Amino acid sequence: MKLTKEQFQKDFKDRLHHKFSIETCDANSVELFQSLGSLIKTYISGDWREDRLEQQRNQQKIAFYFSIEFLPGKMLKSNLLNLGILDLVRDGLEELGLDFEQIAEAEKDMALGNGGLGRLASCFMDSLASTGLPGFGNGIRYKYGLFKQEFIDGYQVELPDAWLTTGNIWEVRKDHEKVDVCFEGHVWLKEDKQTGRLIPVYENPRILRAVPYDTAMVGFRNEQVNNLRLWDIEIPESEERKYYSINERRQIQDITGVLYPDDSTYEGRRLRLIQEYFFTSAGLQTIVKRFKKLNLPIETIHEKIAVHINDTHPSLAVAEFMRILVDEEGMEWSQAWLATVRTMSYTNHTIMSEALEKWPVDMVKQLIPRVYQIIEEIDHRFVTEMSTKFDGDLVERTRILRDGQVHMAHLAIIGSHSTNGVAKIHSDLLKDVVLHDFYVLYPERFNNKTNGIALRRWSQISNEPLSQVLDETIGESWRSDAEKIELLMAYKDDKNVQEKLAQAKKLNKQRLADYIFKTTGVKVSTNAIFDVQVKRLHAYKRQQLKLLHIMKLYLDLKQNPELEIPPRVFIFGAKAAPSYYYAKAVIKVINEVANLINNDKKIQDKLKVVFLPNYNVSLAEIIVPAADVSEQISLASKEASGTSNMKLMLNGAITVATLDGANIEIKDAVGEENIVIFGMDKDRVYQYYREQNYNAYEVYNSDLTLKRVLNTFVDGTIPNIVREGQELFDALIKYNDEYFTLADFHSYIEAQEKIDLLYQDKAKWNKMSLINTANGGRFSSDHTVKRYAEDIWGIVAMK
Ligand code: GFP
Repeated sequence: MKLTKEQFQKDFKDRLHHKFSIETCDANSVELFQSLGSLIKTYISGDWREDRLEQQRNQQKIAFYFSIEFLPGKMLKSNLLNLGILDLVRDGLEELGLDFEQIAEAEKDMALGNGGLGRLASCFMDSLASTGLPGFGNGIRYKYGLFKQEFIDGYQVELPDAWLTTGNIWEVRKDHEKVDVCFEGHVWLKEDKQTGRLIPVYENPRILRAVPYDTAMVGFRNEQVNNLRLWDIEIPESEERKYYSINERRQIQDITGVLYPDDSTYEGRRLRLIQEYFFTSAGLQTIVKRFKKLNLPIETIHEKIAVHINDTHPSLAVAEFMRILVDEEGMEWSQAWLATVRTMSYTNHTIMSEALEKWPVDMVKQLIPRVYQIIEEIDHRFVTEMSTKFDGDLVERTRILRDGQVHMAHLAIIGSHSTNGVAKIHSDLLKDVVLHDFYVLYPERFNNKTNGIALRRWSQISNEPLSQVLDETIGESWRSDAEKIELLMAYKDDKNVQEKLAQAKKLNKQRLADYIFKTTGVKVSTNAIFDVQVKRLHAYKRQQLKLLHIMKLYLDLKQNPELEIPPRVFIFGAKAAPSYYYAKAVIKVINEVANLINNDKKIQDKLKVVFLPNYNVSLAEIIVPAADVSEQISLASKEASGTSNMKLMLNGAITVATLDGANIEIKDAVGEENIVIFGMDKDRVYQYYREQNYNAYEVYNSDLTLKRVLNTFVDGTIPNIVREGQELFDALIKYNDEYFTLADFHSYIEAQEKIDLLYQDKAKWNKMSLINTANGGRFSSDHTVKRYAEDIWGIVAMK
């Protein structure tokens, strides 16, 4: 956008006066941030409005991305960067005597997600706008983010993340677009005398109001502004009398209270289902309304609208869309079904069965009776049609209603034209194993779309020192075209460039070291290897394997304090789901290991362990640029893709990886000599599954080193972990090590010894690091969304 510094300064001061009636010198950083944010929103609003009108005028096909999670993090810098005024605003504010970084810091992370799933959704939002593609996010405006993690005595404590206390400057409430969503009651079908059609009649439904809050998704210097719509819940005036007590009203408000209500109770599960239907129904209702404004025949709706089901949570979209088309728009069933399948598409994000949701039939029937009737009809027609073509067992295994449950992934696959995985190996596993039955039914629907990351955030915003070196070395074209980073390959043997990159890394390490000291009091040296594992805490991601490595080094050093190893700082960032007790035990053990090692003088600072609390996007922006080593150590076949692996390699970290998820594509991109691969591959893992002959106890018992290391969990070496240490030990021994941690132990230790050697050869390390950065461009989510746009959604760029 065109703006002079002087104009900006004037606008900013005016905004502060209007909003708070104060002078810059009196304002605190929250007030300054809010004034700045609201000004930026005004700058954006013209394009935002114009783009919406243009989409309408051109009858542009739009992709609606339905996701229960969005994890944008902070938006100020990203908006400024994309508008092309980041430097101008920074300078302008500093000239006014204000500290830009401090103002930016005042923004609360929008943390409406858990991990990779939500972050991917936000990367896609950024990339859709930045590639000029008409995309529209649809989710829930949770009053509280995931949770604020603190450690007390090493235990994870979950505090509410009240991100809305000072308001959300970026959102706009769109009152005129509110819709009602219907739950409960009874539904029966009455024949319409004139048309002979069956019309649903609702008795005693509970009607709730969905109110949208829109946030602008600003494209990178292309004047494209898309929309992220998050729904909040209210009680419609007509229903007010039904809720006399504050408690009853509060229960309704709580529907959009938190992401992932505890699903260990029936009530918690029911609440999740309400959330899922609530935002799906609200989103689809407005989409159909919007389509109708185009005055086109309803059966062509798929030509103007694509609906994407991100993971199974919004799968009810299939049945809800059918309800709207059949009940409200009067379409024939078969015509409506055709339009639905052509409109919908689905991404699977995991092969873990726990994440392929199933809901008890009775719950669905009671909560959304009309939608349940429609699901029954879809299921019935599916069985009838498929039974003429396929073997009865296969049909039985793939139907939506089985064993008294509604299988959400089945609904999503049957009701859509595309099912994709998120990395090559994962998409193959879907076809060959996990969803093989469906692949037999619909081979043409299956495809791969390897994940990507919003490169601008993970380089230009979070890693300015690296960005400067890139500018100086290869020019600035990489800033708008990620793949141009590959130009850096021409300098792979240039010692001068390597050295500059190493200096940039050092600055980032210093920034992280300062942060670590500030938050934990632990002093770390930037000469040490910064070894990073940041991701959701889960047994398959194998934080426990990292722990075994740390304990082995600790024991080695205790035995031989003179042992020459390059010093290492192990840095963890992870949240454990509140009811996932094993994951919480891992956190406690890591924290106690940190206490033990960081305070043991004999270790002479050769090892440090830091678990940084409250891992979120903003913290990732500090950790990722500083990493030397990226830990991607899931059991092969289990990590669908991973995206921290991409961010870390782009930032020059060397990956220690199993052949899992997108690690394989990273290996192909950088070459085998620039990544350190270890452990079993997926075929070996599946061989164990077939032969059922994995015996963790035998592995443990026949290996003295491993035994010695593992025993530290239960023999008192690590203080204060009696219960948790036992829990980890039992998971590995008593319950036979579900994720083959012990089987990969030695290979992992060897990989780490290789890292030690490589790190000591500075020239070699720096070259490897450069090659990783140079090949990071191909993991840009700009590229990924273009593939979705062409192959799945059929949308074209506006700009
Ligand atoms: C999940 C999968 C990851 C995948 C992301 C995005 O992330 O492998 O990269 O979804 O597709 F596990 P988490 O929610 O587990 O972090």
